[in-house]
Amino acid sequence: MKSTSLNGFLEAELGKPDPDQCLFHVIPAGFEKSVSYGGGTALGPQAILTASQYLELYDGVSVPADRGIYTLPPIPGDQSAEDTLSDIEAAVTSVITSKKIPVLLGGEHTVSVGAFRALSKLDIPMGIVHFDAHADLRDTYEGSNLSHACALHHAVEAGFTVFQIGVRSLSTYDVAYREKKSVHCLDAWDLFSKGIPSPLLPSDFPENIYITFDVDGLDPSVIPATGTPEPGGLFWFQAMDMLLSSITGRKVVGFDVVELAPIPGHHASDFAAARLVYNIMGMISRHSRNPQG
Ligand SMILES: [Mn+2]
Repeated sequence: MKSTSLNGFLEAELGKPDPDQCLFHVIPAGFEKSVSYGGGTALGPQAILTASQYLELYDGVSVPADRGIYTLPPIPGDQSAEDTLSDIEAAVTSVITSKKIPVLLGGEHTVSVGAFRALSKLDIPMGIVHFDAHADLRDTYEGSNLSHACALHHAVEAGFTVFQIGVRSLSTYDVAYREKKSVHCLDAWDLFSKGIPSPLLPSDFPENIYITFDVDGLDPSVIPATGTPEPGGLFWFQAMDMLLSSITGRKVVGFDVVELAPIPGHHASDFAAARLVYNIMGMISRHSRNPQG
């Protein structure tokens, strides 16, 4: 039986590696302030790290861990939203500056805003591939613009090209804002009725991408442990297929997996989220245009 108190991604297999030798730098960020329905996402990062101890190194095709996986100390979750986002922005900037790939683990979707701020400083065309049940495009929600329901608003306002996948819950504000800003979308109903288009992303989509993956984009039968579950979501291999299409031939500047809210005694969701993180690492290792790490 492997210890469940290990704090590094796959630490049971990899030990504590030298960060300079690691392509993937995992940033745990269990921030949870604006959750509007079920809570518990503060515990998401540790649940993913614990579940990762049970992954096989071989992902079915290759050994993504060969590229090195280093886990940073967690971003403190008990401070203000602004202080948390500043810490996340600094951590993501530091990882990108050292030519590594940040892997942000939430926490509520607001944590992605810290990453978006770091990305905007790069001042290059950036595509955001956004998996989610929700459009998250509001300018404010419950009195705050740092709500999980506003996460992607920040990305659009930063000038990034956003492509939303799997959405099936929108406010009227989201709908109008999408239209006004020409946000790309492939909603869950369109996926169901027409299948996955090929190519998935528009031909002029930026070469540099950041993937933000809210686990509620998946169907609740795949990951029930999330605060605002919606029926009719993506199934596992649909998600893998579209991740692969997004990553292939592009440079992945970073990615996040957010909104896991672990349910005590139910570890299937935690493990699925850990598997999702590791599979994305594998796809980046094999199919992206990222330099060798
Ligand atoms: Mn969501």
